[in-house]
Amino acid sequence: MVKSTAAPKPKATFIPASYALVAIIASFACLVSSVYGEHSVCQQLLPSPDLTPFIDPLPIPKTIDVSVGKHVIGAYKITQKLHPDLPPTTLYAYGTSQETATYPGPTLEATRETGKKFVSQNYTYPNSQTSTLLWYHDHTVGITRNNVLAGLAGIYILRDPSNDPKSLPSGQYEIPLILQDRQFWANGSINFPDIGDSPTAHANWCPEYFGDTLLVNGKVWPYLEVYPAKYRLRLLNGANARFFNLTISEPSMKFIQIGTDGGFLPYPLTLDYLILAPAYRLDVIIDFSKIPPGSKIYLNNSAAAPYPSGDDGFIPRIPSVLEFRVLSKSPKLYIPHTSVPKSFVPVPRPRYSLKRNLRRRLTLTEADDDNGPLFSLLDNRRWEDAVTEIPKLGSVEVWDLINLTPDAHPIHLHLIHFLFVQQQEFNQTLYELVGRNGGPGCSLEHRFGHPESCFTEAPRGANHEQIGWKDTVVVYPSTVTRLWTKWTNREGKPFPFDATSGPGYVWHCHILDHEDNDMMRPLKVVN
Ligand SMILES: *[C@@H]1O[C@H](CO)[C@@H](O)[C@H](O)[C@H]1NC(C)=O
Ligand SMILES: *[C@@H]1O[C@H](CO)[C@@H](O)[C@H](O)[C@H]1NC(C)=O
Ligand SMILES: *[C@@H]1O[C@H](CO)[C@@H](O)[C@H](O)[C@H]1NC(C)=O
Ligand SMILES: *[C@@H]1O[C@H](CO)[C@@H](O)[C@H](O)[C@H]1NC(C)=O
Ligand SMILES: CC(=O)N[C@H]1CO[C@H](CO)[C@@H](O)[C@@H]1O
Ligand SMILES: [Cu+2]
Repeated sequence: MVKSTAAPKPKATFIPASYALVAIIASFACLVSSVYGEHSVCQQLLPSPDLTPFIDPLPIPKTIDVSVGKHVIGAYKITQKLHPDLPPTTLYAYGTSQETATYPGPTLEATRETGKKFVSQNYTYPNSQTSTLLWYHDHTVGITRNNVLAGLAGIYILRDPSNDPKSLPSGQYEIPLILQDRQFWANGSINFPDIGDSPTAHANWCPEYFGDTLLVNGKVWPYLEVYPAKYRLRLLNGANARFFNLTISEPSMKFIQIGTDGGFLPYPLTLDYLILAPAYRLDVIIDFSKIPPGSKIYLNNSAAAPYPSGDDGFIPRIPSVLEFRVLSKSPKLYIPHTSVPKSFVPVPRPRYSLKRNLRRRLTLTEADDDNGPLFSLLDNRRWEDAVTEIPKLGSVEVWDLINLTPDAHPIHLHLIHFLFVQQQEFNQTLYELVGRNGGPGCSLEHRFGHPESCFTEAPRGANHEQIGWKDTVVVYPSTVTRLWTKWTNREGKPFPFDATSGPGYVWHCHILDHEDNDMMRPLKVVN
């Protein structure tokens, strides 16, 4: 059962303050809803109350500059209005105090630090990596899905004034958009299932949480007033399990994607739709300058849940996200001239040799009961099992992720940015037939075209959402996705800290419900 617990105790930490760092303390049990009278069944939740969209303006989380000094951020139990027609919702929220804690948490913003030495202790963020949009959220083993759903997430913007293009929209023309779905009871509480999809096998396990109501920056279907100008949208999918396929209702408008998880793309991409998987970040320009004042433009979504197949469509889609209201430009308003550069930072070609570099072949699997999934695994191992991914500091490893489940999984590696190399679909039915030696009915080791090969196509390049330096990448069903990983910083230089010390790192699926049970594995870097 999901039990309510006492509010977490915010703790203070004291850390020497000669460099940029942030301490985030979040280690407590979950609170989403305490369900005693009314039960709530996995993926069959009662519909949320009808909430009229586009009533509230889009909130912009307060920014805290964490470039210098020490900052202590706690997690607090709060209530917050998420829609005028919804009673206040009890949440957990990040903030510097009980009074200032908000859902989502404050935006932490830092300037890239170059070359200074620092001591690693507590949670220390050296801010030495390439500028990009990051986020921070609770990561407690086993209950991340509950804690993030309860509100413990915020964005973290890292800037690099010496390298970031100056011509991009900024200030009020740069807008963070945190997308999250939730299901609500009439009393405003978040509706989280307390009865799983296979209650005979497990009392309350639910393999993915999907809500029927969309929140952006903590408000249900808000609107944003925009001037006829270019805007830079910093998008984060902070949902537990929902993917988005975002489109703009005005066909003449395009998305110009300039960045991804790992910062700027090599060059801008002009797109009709954006795939935003859980934990993906996208840096996108949209241009309202030719849109007549008074127009209403919608950011819509067409992705099925679960993604990509929708599993017979029994989980509701969420077709709209945000309304833009185009204002007229008053004669007094000065709109700075902004433009999108033709290119940004080149991304290297992933170089490797299957003879010289270590190749890991890692499966993504799902264990099913008669009624539904019981848990999912990486390489058929549990979280508690001994560490098997032990890259050598400085080495290049090729990771082949073999997805044997019907879902797309956004796989996230801690510590490094990596590059997508290729993906290749295979015939899973044939793979799962018993072959001559009692093994699979075909082989993933034979090239496409070989009589014993499982592959149904030649290796294929990245979808537009897999291009550039990534920390999370979608591995599609019945597909082998190859990643190039190098266990140094992006410039090939040593990390500015000892990555081999301490308990190590993790890699996991960023569908939070998968991560909790049990698609997460330890990762240890060694000398
Ligand atoms: C809200 O309603 C649900 C469903 O009846 C109930 O389980 C929950 O305890 C209520 N929340 C509060 C804060 O009263
Ligand atoms: C995203 O949505 C657009 C418009 O509905 C559609 O054309 C496109 O195929 C979708 N892409 C994916 C990968 O689902
Ligand atoms: C986009 O969202 C708006 C607002 O909800 C809706 O009126 C419109 O029909 C949607 N468009 C599509 C193509 O779904
Ligand atoms: C996959 O293999 C099965 C079993 O051999 C076969 O029936 C099916 O046609 C194959 N599908 C594709 C798309 O090749
Ligand atoms: C939990 C922990 O490691 N706390 C340490 C954080 O850093 C301060 C200052 O160096 C130490 O005194 C704490 O022990
Ligand atoms: Cu997953």
